[in-house]
Amino acid sequence: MKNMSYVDSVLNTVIARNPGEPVFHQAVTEVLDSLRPVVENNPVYQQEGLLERLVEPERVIMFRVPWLDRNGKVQVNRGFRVQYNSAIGPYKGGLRFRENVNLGIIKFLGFEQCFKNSLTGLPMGGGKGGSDFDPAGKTDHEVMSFCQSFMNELYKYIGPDIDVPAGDIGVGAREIGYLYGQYKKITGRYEGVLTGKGLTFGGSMGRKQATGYGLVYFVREMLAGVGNSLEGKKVVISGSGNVAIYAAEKAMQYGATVLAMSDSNGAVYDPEGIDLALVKEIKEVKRGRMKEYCDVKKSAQYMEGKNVWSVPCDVALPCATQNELNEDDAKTLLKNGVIAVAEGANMPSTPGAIAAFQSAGILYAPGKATNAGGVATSGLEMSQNSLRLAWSFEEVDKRLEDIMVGIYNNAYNTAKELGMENNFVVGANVYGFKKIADAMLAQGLV
Ligand code: NDP
Ligand code: 2IT
Repeated sequence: MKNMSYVDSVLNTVIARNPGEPVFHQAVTEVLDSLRPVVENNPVYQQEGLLERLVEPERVIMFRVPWLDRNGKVQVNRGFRVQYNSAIGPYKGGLRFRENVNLGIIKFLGFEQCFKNSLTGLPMGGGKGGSDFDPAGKTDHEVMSFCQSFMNELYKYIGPDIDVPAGDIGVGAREIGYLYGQYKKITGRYEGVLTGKGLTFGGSMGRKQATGYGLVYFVREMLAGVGNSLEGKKVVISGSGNVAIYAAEKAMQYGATVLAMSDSNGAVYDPEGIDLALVKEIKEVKRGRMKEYCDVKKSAQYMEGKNVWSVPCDVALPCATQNELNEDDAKTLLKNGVIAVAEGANMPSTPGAIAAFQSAGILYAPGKATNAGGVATSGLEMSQNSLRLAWSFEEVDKRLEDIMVGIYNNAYNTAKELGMENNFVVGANVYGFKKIADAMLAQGLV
């Protein structure tokens, strides 16, 4: 015990202090493990309790959310906002509405968000929030009633220079609209307090597409780095939500064929290539299930209760949720010849899966680098709101593309300097960490 390293002692504290939060332990372990080469050899990063402060959220807010369902019955959910780190800017990060949401999930997402936001190069700290409320199967009025009650408490803690929430799983344009309306009603202020707003009330062009498009810009760079491209590639994407749909759209624009997509009930394999207009109609317009795809498209096969990883592909893009791709799935993908895996979701690959990809030597890039285009474009929405301007789609998309190329280069170069070329886990974590750490040290013990 006497010779325990600084990183190990902080990890032990995190595990002891946060019982029953395995995904939070997983996220912190992945980051701290990859910081070893810079922290253990550099006394600067061992001073002032830096890592102890980095892993502890600045503030955790939990609150009751009572609302009336369609039968006039009272429902009570639990709301969360974790304001993780404000060293480099106001807290920024999404809200997740899903039945399984708990404090450990929000803390893991908030922790990841700090590094991701740092990687974008924009002045945004990290935060995350949400509720164990699930919009699926609810009426619009139920969702509105819930969102209004959620905001009745959340408004006290947010603001354009304090904390700026956005969407995540279960929170899209509809939910952001209701949340924004209630914030304005309570405070009387018309300001950039949320991102992902509708285009008629301060939203940014391109925000809807940003996470998926950004992911594919990163993949393009990663493949170009080894002299390859997306042209003619077979791509498999999990999920069929906001991130998955726009990742598919951009991959197709680059000449790839998307063979499979999924939702939490099952996967669809279409050997003719996924018909994205049909997926959009089912998921964005009807709020339906992927199973319905096969009612229309007879070439497609529905795999009830299965994920997409058994479908042979060149590029795999997990875009649904945490730990959705395990070691067995990774081995299946490798056996089928996958050359690149890039994460649209947050922490979708289990540690065993990541180890399998890395030891096979294929290209693997973690969510905090590859899905940063969403929050980056949220940052651009904040800029436009402050400027009281609205940029064109082309202007926003070009800035997004530049930011993603920058993230790729910074992660690549950082890993290379550490002698770990193409290790994007180390590259992203170390690059994201340094900016936050330097700001925290400069600002003293706060
Ligand atoms: P959506 O709610 O739009 O879509 C989520 C998709 O994932 C749906 O297809 C959903 O299926 C599926 N899914 C959700 N939970 C599970 C689960 N437990 N098991 C299997 N499938 C599941 O969310 P987003 O597309 O916005 O988010 C997807 C991922 O991307 C999340 O990890 C999120 O944190 C991450 N992300 C999102 C960003 C954004 O800008 N929106 C930015 C960066 C990361 P079903 O329809 O059955 O619910
Ligand atoms: O995980 C994420 O980066 C998001 N859900 C987007 C956050 C944001 O503030 O746009």
